[in-house]
Amino acid sequence: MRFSVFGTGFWSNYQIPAWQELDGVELVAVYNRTRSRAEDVAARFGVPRVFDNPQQLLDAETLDFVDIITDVDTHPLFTRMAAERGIGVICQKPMAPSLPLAEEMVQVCRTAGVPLFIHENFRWQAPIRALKQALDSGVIGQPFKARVSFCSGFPVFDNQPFLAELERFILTDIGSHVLDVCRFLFGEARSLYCLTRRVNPTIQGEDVANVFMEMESGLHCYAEMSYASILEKESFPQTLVLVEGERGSLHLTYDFVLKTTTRQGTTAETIRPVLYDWLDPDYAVVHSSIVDCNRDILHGLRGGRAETTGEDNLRTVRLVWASYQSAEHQELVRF
Ligand code: 89V
Repeated sequence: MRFSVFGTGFWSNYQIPAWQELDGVELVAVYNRTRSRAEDVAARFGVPRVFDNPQQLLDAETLDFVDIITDVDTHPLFTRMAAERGIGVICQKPMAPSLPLAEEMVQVCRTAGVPLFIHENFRWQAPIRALKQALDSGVIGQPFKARVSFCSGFPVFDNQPFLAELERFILTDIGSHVLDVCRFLFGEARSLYCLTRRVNPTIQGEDVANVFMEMESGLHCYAEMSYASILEKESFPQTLVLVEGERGSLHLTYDFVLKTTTRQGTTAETIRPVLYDWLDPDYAVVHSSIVDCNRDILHGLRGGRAETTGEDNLRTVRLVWASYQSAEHQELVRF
């Protein structure tokens, strides 16, 4: 399948080599508004053509899909441009700058009859998949409560300075991932309450969010996220999860250790991510999951069933915006 990458910023340095791990795909052109950055990336990864005008790229190339890795504000526009030409779309999270725009993206692709996938990779992290498998095995019985944590003091703004400028930060950036992991593990939410705050005075948006959900299964799910946490052990970029069930508990803890506790005792296994030579060790478990996420999306593009479709991700986007609504009005949001 022939494809093009739109956006050659920080994330493209991992997204592109992750594609190169898979057979049957060919990156034929990259677009970036600043041409020199696109040229650098194209040279590094052997991409034959470079454009600084997206229309010209779409006119010149025959593509099966585009992979949009630009800032969130341009996602709806580039999605529409590709969809109107009958080209499939993959887009980074968060899908769009607002819920109505995300809904519009899904509608635009549906009307055009092209597939839309959101690159939601956290649920593809090897330790999270192992946790899901353990849950589904029934070893802890029916789960009744869970804590999903992403709390860090990592200087995330060094590599991604635009994050400091976002008026709505942690719920859109990490919340998109963490709330999607909650859905992946525990299903849909019935209601939600959220509190947010900003601790770091040098950024625009909130850097702490605590979301409390009742899931349709009845499970109580506490999703906590913070970029202001100075803790004994820094865990970036790991998502740590504790699930309690009627017969025991599962604890995905530091350094990819999954502990299973029942009345018979505790066992532990370590589920390490594949350490590709192109990944940044500071982001290992996240970068590694890009390959598995891309593989699943490719399966979807070939007509199979993929997990992170636009329609599916809309449910995650709804949780993000319901969290802001709850925090703003100090109200419980029911779905
Ligand atoms: O995947 C992401 O959303 C990145 C990072 C891992 C730093 O949170 O922004």
